[in-house]
Amino acid sequence: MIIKSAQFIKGIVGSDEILSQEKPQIVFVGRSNVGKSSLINSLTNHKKLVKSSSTPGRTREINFFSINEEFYLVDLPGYGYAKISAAQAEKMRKMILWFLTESDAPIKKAVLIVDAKVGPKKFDLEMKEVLEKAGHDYVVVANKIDKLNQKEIAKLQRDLLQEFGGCEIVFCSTKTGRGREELWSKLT
Ligand SMILES: Nc1nc2c(ncn2[C@@H]2O[C@H](COP(=O)(O)OP(=O)(O)O)[C@@H](O)[C@H]2O)c(=O)[nH]1
Ligand SMILES: [Mg+2]
Repeated sequence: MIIKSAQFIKGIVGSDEILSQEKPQIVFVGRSNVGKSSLINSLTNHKKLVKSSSTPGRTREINFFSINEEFYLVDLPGYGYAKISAAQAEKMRKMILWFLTESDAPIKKAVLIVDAKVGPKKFDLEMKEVLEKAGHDYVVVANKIDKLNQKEIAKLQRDLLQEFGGCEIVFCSTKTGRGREELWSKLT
């Protein structure tokens, strides 16, 4: 994938004209801290296109990044950020559900990111159901694979097969760049 341009366009929290544009959207879903922002930065060869979760402000919005002026990468709010209240967390979960199921956003593909070290959690499985019900094509990314040894990778493979059997799964590390081209090939 050749990145000619990548720029932040806007963050939204509800209906917005950007959703009625025809540009396809590739949407990144995952719990807080799984590496959504790092993955978008890595895919676009930018160190700071997306700010990381050490500055959580923006992570409460649905952020749009325009790539080559052809399509959007969409960073959904991270679910489960430790420093927010249960009420705020629920509000964000609703925002994610609204975006994926009701917003009519032209979602071409979703990327469901799981923390390789932590393994699949309840939220990940809920999102899998939501994506399937909504009829969205998706790929599962096991990120932070650099943190695992061979034995742990074998166990993760078994766990992922059990929970996401039949899905496309890509092992990634934004630290080493592993999986970057393989993931692009599944997104475009
Ligand atoms: N070891 C390792 N750490 C990662 C990787 N990707 C992200 N991180 C770290 O995980 C933390 C959360 O990343 P961030 O992209 O902000 O996650 P987000 O909340 O999902 O957007 C940061 O400290 C990153 O440096 C990875 O592939 N390997
Ligand atoms: Mg983030």
